[in-house]
Amino acid sequence: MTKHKILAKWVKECAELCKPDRIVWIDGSEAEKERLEKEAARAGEMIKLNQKKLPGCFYHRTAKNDVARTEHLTFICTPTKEEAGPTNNWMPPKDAYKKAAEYFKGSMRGRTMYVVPFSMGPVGSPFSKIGIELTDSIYVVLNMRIMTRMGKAVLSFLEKTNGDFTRCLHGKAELDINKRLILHFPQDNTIWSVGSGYGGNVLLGKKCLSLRIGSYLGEKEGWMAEHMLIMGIEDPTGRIDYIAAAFPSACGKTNLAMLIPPQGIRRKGYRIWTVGDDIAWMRIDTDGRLWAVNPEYGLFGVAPGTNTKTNPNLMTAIQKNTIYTNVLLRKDKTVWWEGGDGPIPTDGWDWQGDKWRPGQIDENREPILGAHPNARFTVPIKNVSSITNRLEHHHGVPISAIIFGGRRARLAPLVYESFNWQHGVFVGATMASERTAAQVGKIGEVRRDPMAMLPFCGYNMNDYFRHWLAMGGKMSSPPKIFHVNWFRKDESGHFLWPGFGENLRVLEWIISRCRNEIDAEKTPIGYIPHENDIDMTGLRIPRENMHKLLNINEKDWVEEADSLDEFFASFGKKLPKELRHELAGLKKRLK
Ligand code: OXD
Ligand code: MN
Repeated sequence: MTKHKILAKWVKECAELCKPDRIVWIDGSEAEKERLEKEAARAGEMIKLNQKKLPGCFYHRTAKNDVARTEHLTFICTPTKEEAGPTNNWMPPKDAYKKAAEYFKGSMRGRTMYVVPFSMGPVGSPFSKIGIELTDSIYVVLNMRIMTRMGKAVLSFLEKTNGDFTRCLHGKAELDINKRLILHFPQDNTIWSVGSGYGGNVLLGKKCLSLRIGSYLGEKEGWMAEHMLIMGIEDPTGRIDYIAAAFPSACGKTNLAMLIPPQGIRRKGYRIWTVGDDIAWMRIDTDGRLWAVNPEYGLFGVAPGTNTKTNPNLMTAIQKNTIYTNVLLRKDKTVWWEGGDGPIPTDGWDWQGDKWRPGQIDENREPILGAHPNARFTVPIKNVSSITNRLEHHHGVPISAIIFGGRRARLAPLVYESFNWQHGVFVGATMASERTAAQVGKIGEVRRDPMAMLPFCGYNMNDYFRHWLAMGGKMSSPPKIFHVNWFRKDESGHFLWPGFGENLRVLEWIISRCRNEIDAEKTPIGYIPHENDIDMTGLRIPRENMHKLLNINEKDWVEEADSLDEFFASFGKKLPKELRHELAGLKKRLK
């Protein structure tokens, strides 16, 4: 129980609605963890993996229809539709509470309701926000234990300060997609999630609190909640520059955040420090610079495609104390996924729990996958050997550069720098990615995803753009804003840039620009590197590739600028005039 009267009352109300048999307050202790793991294993909710090979690791399968975030069932429930804006699903709060209450009603009979106090950000930091998640899923409790700072210390802090907290109610209910809702009530500081067991829908500290509610609070309180990785690049003199970068899904945020310096430039002695791989909370500090913390405490990464080549740091990190979800389970209770390490196993159980052998095909003659393409692992961030020593620092790290990026086969150059903050906001607001085979829809089709926040902005995106613009004016030294594209292809469809660790070569240029150490070439879209300013030592790609990678095809850019008229029109009259002004400027420069 708790001395915090508002919290006690809210827990009681939720229990009256959901009718659990028991209420358990989570303290975050090791003994409690072991108890819950045993209970989950007994109930079949989790499987204990081979403890010799994967100590502390567990396995979980979600329901078959519950394997990814369900954006069409995710709502921003503000009093008016206008507050949710043109890009969000909206439901009036009264209707939303009523509809979800029907699904929650009595749904925890025979189950336990766990009360999980958690902090996004170091407990007590000026950045941090406290949430309480009520859930009937042990899987959620154990994941929250990895993804957040949680337990007794958080509750004590909340009681001591008698502070506010985000009310997060989660129930599996029937795990029925037709009775699933992910609801955000920004004005009530409340999140309700019902009918799902998939991480992105149910680990409510992550997308729901840290991005949707966080972005709303950020605008009110003068800070920023962004879908960005944070990493530090230490040069041989020991100076560290931190960058924050936003990319849509499937563009390699997690891999970039913990890259290993490539062989060719290893002699330069750079070291990479991982601060976060998904979310950045950023504030202006007394020095007039933008400082960032990663509010999370773990990584919820995509397994398929992760291997010792694409991300050696991560492969080492996930060998212990990791929860695997929807990957292939081998006979020896180890795990595997498509695009993972080692030979393809000869058999096992697939993510749906069926016996699996390589080469099997389904009724549509498609291969049956061992792991779901969105199979995940949840791993403590401290397992990553490149973890920053400033994780618990209350003021975070100072950001030198903000980087936006997307997957563009021909348009965007490898890297360019915006002319100034306002132009950089335009670059972020218009960023886009081409669909890959992993997404439903026409391959190559361009999907615009402003600041990679389209599914995560908890209020009107026009006001979000306005907030970005205003933040620039409040900083005496704002970060420089860049755009990168690791995915440019040549005429025959081959990638021009090797990516992965080699991306450090581009980051090196970005940092030199931030330090005003080198000049650059001015083009209609921004500043690009002089060809020789990207260090290509030891990189065995034709020199002319750099020329192609930095080429700006004005005809393509004119088309791009024209397509932005339609995109901007979709935001209506509230779109900040500064963005229209930037578009007009781009068109003029292209003429
Ligand atoms: C995402 C994630 O969906 O980080 O963006 O899981
Ligand atoms: Mn993400």
